[in-house]
Amino acid sequence: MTTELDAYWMPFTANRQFKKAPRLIAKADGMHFWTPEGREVLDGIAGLWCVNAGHNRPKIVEAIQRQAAELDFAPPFNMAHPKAFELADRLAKIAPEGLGKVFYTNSGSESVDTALKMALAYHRVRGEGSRTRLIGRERGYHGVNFGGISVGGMVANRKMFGHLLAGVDHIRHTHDPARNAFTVGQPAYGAEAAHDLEDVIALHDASTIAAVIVEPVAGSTGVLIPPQGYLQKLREICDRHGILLIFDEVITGFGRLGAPFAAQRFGVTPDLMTVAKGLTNGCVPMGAVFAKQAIHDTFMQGPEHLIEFFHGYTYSGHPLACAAALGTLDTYADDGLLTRAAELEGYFADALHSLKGLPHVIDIRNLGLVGGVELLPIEGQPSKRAFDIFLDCWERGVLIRTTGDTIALSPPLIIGKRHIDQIVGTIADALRRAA
Ligand code: PXG
Ligand code: PLP
Repeated sequence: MTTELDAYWMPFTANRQFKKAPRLIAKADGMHFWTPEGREVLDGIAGLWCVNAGHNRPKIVEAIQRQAAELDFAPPFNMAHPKAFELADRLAKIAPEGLGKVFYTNSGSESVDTALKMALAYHRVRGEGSRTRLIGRERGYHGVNFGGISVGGMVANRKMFGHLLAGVDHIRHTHDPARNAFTVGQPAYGAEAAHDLEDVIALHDASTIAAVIVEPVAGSTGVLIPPQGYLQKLREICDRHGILLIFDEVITGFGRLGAPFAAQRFGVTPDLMTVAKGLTNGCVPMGAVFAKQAIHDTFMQGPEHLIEFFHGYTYSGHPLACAAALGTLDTYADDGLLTRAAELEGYFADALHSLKGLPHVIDIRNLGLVGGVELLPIEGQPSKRAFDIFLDCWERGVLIRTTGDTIALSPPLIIGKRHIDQIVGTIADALRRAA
């Protein structure tokens, strides 16, 4: 059957199922979406973990409109436009200590591949070209480009695509429901999982390892909160062995955990940090890699007329994206959004953990304004139970996200208490109906 829905091959979607019963979104404002028929839906996931300031914010909309009329495009290689510098300067001011250099990309996936290339090139430039291995983590998500899926740990995202990057290894994930189920905030048990890195180093030798990449809080694979002390241990081990630590803050960046970046919330500073999503409030595609000054400076040698880092995208630092990001930073500052999640964390946690005891709920996890509610899978039909809850909530006016059998919540940071109640209440009703 050919319909007007036919040509679009949708990303990360069950295409045939979707096209039989499409879920379309036509408009958005503040905390809400509207369907083409005008039905209001509360956004429980900030679009896709990205619309941190809520939808249709005037300063962002106006910045994009003005920019489009003034300068549509400027070549980013050998040339630049003023807002690219202004934005990098503003970003450096809110960045974790020392991460003062900003390299632009167009997505989280590109940020990850950029950071991995920076790490490899950095070691080579400073004369340790044997450091070529990259270490990721089980259940990590680092986007969908070849570097990102190589260090990533989602089987479905990897298995179809051949051998991926050579020389990658993984440490184990930190999810330990037997000891940590229903923990409020950071779990007490499991920091020792960081010692896996020591084992990987013992196997390969530190002289072969360039970098370790982890999400401070794993988002896409079900909201896995780092055990207390875990990230500190990773940092110590990396320092001891001259290995770069990369934090992938594509989800955790820009206020999600109650500080501008997770690095600040946890008091652990990486060497490289990847961001996207909340950088422009999701309005124009953009990502970035933050690098330590010393890493950047290492590249700045040799003849001055030569390119120092052979990497970049046609749309790196695109004028519309820079304008959107500047409008976004203004909006975050106006509304105090980079720390607002800290104020709401307690209320959000209480609401979320009130779901304990409802049918099939086997774990609840939270930090900042991120929440995960894990459900017992239906035997032989993994991910169906959670997807049915997703469909029910959508019908009743709340957009949630599911990954496997975990419900993931990451609402816009402008959320009010009544919205939290509505999201959690709608999920609770859906769980009871599905029992
Ligand atoms: N790193 C992390 C930690 C991410 O969460 C990416 C990289 C890739 O970003 P781009 O912009 O290339 O998509 C992400 C993206 C979900 C979901 O439902 C999460 C993401 C993307 C799509 C779906 O959990 N995160
Ligand atoms: N493929 C071709 C043929 C190109 O010319 C370019 C860029 O010039 C690319 C891919 C990469 O595109 P982008 O810079 O948008 O990532």
